[in-house]
Amino acid sequence: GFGERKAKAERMFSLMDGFLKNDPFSLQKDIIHHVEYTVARSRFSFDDYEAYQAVSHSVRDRLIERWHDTHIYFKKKKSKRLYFLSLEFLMGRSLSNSVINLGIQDQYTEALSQLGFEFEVLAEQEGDASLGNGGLARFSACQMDSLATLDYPAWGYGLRYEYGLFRQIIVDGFQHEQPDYWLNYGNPWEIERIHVTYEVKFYGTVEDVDRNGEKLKVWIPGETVEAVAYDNPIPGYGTRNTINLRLWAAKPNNQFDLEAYNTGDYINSIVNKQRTETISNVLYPDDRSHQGKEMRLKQQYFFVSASLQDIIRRFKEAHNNFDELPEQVALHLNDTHPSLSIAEIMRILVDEEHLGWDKAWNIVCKIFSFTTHTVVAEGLEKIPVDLLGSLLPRHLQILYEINSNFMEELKKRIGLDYSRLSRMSIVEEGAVKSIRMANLSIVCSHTVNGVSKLHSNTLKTKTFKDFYELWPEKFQYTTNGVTQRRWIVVSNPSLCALLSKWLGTEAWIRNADLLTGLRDHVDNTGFRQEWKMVKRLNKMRLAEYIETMSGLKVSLDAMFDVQVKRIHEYKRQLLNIFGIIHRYDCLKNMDKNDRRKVVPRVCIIGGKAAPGYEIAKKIIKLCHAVAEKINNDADIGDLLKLVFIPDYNVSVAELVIPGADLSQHLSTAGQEASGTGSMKFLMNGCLLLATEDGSTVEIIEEIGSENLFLFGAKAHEVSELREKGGTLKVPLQFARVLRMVRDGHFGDKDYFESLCDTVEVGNDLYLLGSDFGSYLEAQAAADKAFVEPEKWIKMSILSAAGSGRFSSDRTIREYAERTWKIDPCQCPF
Ligand code: GL2
Repeated sequence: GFGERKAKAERMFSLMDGFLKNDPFSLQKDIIHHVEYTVARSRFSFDDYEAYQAVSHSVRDRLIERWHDTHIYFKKKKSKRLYFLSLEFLMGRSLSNSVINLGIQDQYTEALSQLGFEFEVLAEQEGDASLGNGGLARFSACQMDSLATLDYPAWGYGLRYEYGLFRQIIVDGFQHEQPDYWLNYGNPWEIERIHVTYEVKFYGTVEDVDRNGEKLKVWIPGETVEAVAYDNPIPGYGTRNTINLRLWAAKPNNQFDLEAYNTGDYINSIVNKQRTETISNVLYPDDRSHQGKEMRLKQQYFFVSASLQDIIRRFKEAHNNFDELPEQVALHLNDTHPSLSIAEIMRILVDEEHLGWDKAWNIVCKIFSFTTHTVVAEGLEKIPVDLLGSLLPRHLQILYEINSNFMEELKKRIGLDYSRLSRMSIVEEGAVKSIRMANLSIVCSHTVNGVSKLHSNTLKTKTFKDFYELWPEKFQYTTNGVTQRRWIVVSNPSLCALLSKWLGTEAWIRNADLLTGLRDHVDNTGFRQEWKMVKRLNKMRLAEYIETMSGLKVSLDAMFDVQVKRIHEYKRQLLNIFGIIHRYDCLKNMDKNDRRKVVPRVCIIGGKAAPGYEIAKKIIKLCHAVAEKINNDADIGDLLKLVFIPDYNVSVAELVIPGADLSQHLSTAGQEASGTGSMKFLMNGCLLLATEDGSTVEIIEEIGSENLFLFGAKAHEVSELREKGGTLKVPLQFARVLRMVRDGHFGDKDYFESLCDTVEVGNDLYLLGSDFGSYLEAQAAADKAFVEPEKWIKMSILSAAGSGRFSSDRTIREYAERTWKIDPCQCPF
């Protein structure tokens, strides 16, 4: 009985000697314990990496205590839970973040220094967990941090890829991809749950079975794979709550293929089994389109099926029917990648739980919410029916049934408007008959979220216009955010100290709105002086990194001008490079006196190109070719430098962002759904040079257009300009820069030809030519502001002061209250 279990638990707990203690001496004992028993190195010799491992294991122990308590408490409180389903999480490193959120950084620093180690040096030993591509994936990670910090009863679910996002290395200016086998050196941050496993089935056939007069569909699968859970504790800041990110790995299942064994084909049958493990092997490196790849579909279903089995099992532990599912469970679709969940939960409720279609459908429509992270209709996911039908035959039937019911309902609402009906159908008839995952997600979700105000308007008026007219109440927007714990406290400790000092409190770490308090000090010379010092220090860190990485020495007096993000034509890194060529060209044609007035710049560009994206790869090569020329031109010296930072990832971002004076966000207006990089720069007091796109529109509302450098066509003008296409006027400077590249000024003339073609008049989809003039003006305005340091610092302070709205805490609170309808549930200390 209960009494007995409790007595046993108490006995166990007394053996534990209470919870772990966090004074420096106890930490030292635990670290040394892990050196001896976990890392198994001799007490007398362990290197920095081994010390990092031991330290991480001691932190992990502390995480586990809180993580256990949190889940026991959630269970006891029977609170409604959010399940955040995402195929990508870009977590980066965990050590610093964990000790900061646990509130024991000082104790660790002291404990380690007494052992002869420096905490920062050990933290540098950690590799990134890069289980995602770009903004979408890092946003998921920021949301997990906020969910934990704000005490929401939430779980994250994803895939444990053995190879994360590829490592980018540059050879001769060309991008090469190398596998990121991040688990090679062990991963202290995950907990392998060998007993938490589910079978996931694929292929096979569906049979109609008559069971006592009831007609049933029975799926007879052709392949079974086992999903094993790996749990990653996510600690909140300033709370005991530590939530779980559960990632699934594929393992061959135990049922032997007896036939193969008996016929003596032992080796081949093992090889076949191993193939099943490959499902969770590798993250797809394209950050936008995942069209029609079988393995990708397998990954999606594998993750969805394991997660839902887990969620339903947990629900059934406390309930004996499904009526309360919508009051207990919120399922969030992070983009369409997990949208097979809809078919899977219908299959579970109808085929396995025998709920009846209508009853199941009513429940399902109340539990899903959906966020879409893309703008262009071409970027929306479609799955060929043939592929889906062979891999998941029963799910295809379910999707057809959902669609035919939807079409019936729609006809009643809008009549026989066939073109509209066919646009809205979940099934696309065409050369390749496909399932439209976005339509499916919209039909089955109670809420469809955009990621910024502008994006949401585009969804309503263009991308999903038909659906908006049908269900206006479903459409919302929740502007993205980033966590100030990672993007200030972890990555910019000197700014963190300065903020707490002048705001007189550390409360901004949990409430970023307090950053507006900086406005009170903007005219204080002492404050400004310290602000300047912090920026200088961070520039120094970045300059050192640049030097070790590339051998290039850069001047700290120069403006550090940064553009870091995935390489995409719409993000217009090419506009930046053309601007740099123009600047170089001007410098070359200037006399000595004029040159003295020029603001020296260090231009920094970083980002990965999808391996199959030719034009993006050419942009990287051009960047290197231009850098080669400029950096070796003795005539130019410190006036202009161009650096490409290879392998841009979370930990590189932590170094680059605090060290930037200016950051560039150049997407053609209307193309960037949100953009979250700009928010990180803003928090760190970097000035933005940007188009009025995505989140920038809302940043302007917070800091005022006078505190950033805006340029370019606005979203509503873009389509008009595109229509004018070939007749657009392009400034002479643009034509001249293009000519220089075409003429081989930077070598590799032939190689760059197709790149140049993409921005030629009539072809220039992203409007580089027509925005170039206004881009140069914005750049000139930035130069002008930079030579008035007091003005620049003021703009910098006001940028950070207005960044509070872009905390993911605000994002999560909005989602929790409006979309998920979940309440905080704080585990007592
Ligand atoms: C993205 C959008 O492109 C980006 O603008 C947005 O900030 C993030 C997060 O909402 O999502 N969509 C997408 O597919 N990737 C993004 O970064 N990769």
